[in-house]
Amino acid sequence: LENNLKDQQDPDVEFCDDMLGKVSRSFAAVIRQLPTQLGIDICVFYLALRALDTVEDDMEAYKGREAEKQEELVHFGERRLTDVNCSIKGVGAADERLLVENFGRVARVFAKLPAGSKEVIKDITDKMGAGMAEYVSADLAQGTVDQAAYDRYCHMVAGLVGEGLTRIFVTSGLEGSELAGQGERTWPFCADPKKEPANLGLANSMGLFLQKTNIIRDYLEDYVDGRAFWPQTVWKSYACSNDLGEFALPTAHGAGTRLAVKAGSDNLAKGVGEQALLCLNDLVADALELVPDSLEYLERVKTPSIYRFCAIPQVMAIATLAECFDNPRVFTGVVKIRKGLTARLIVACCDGPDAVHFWFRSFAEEILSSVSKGNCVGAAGAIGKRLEKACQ
Ligand code: PS7
Ligand code: MN
Ligand code: MN
Ligand code: MN
Ligand code: MN
Ligand code: MN
Repeated sequence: LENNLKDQQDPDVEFCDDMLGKVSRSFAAVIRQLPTQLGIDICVFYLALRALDTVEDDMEAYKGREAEKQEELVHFGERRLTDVNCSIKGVGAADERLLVENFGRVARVFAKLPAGSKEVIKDITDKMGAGMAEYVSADLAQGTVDQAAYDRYCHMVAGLVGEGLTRIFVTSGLEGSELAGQGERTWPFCADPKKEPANLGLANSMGLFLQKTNIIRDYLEDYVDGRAFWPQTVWKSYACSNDLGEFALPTAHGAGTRLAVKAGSDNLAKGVGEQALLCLNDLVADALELVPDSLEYLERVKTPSIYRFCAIPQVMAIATLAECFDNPRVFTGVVKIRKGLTARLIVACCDGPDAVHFWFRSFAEEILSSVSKGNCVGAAGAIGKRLEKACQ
């Protein structure tokens, strides 16, 4: 994949391209291969949201000053994105700290973007900031309250990104307005069904699929950080205590639970209980239910570089889900897809829709065969049925 953001002469654009490479492992390449102007717009969009997320994620800088954090999130678009001298000090770590300290340079590029993109980036930054602020006061130590709170959080931090990206593709003239859809379906987050194209619902699902996969994979990291997202109504139906952390404990389940000893898992993972895996597989089924929307969205994308930008993260997500499915290592460490597979998946997305469908099918079948052979936890019950349905 090429980098169309390189050698743009403008030192602030160069700064944005450098920062993008530093703060994003997964999005830098797919953003850089876009046509130059669209790539700059989406690079700025990415960095604005990355900066907002740096504020959201910092649990130290705002300790005991949660109201200030909410204030920063809610007014980020108004006060930071439009301030060409902006510098936020003492927030975040490493490269993200550098990004917010020099955020004025992003604001300078933002100021020069096409009006259509500016309006969308500002609007989504405002909405996401307000959404994140809602969850600052929520105690997330034990996850989100229920399925609705889980879906709403994912909408705020990822569904909105999908909506914004779609609107930018359309205003840039590279995609037609049918990508945003016109009133074909209603969905829960539509503020005004008469004004909002209802099929932004598909774009919302694209974001939700990435975010739910991230939340499933990051179980341990998020739990340890004291900001968990697994919905309580789901995990409490499997746990035997009121602590989400019990899934990570080797001895949490005594009599009556079969230890899930999987070939190739490390010693620690051998102690992960069956209940933990039931819960995991339940959430994987929930995430997989977004796949039909995701495929429908991808079918509507016409521009090859935008197709690659959209498809690569989705294919990586279903690969990650297949890897996490029924995998005790989710509870003891970080599950990653192998380097070689990652490279093959990127090549497939460059080949086009047929290769992308092949891989979606291949990961779905991998899960399905495990269910039908009965060699995953929950195969015979309701979870097995949901997985079968989602994988058809
Ligand atoms: C503007 C490309 C393509 C229709 C920073 C891309 C964090 C999963 O756990 O970094 O913080 O490390 O692994 C991206 C839909 C958003 C949703 C959201 C903005 C796809 C701030 C990605 C990315 C819509 C809130 C990064 C949602 O994961 O997370 C641009 C279509 C940022 C997309 C966050 C998560 C993204 C995320 P972590 P990651
Ligand atoms: Mn990340
Ligand atoms: Mn965050
Ligand atoms: Mn984050
Ligand atoms: Mn995460
Ligand atoms: Mn993270």
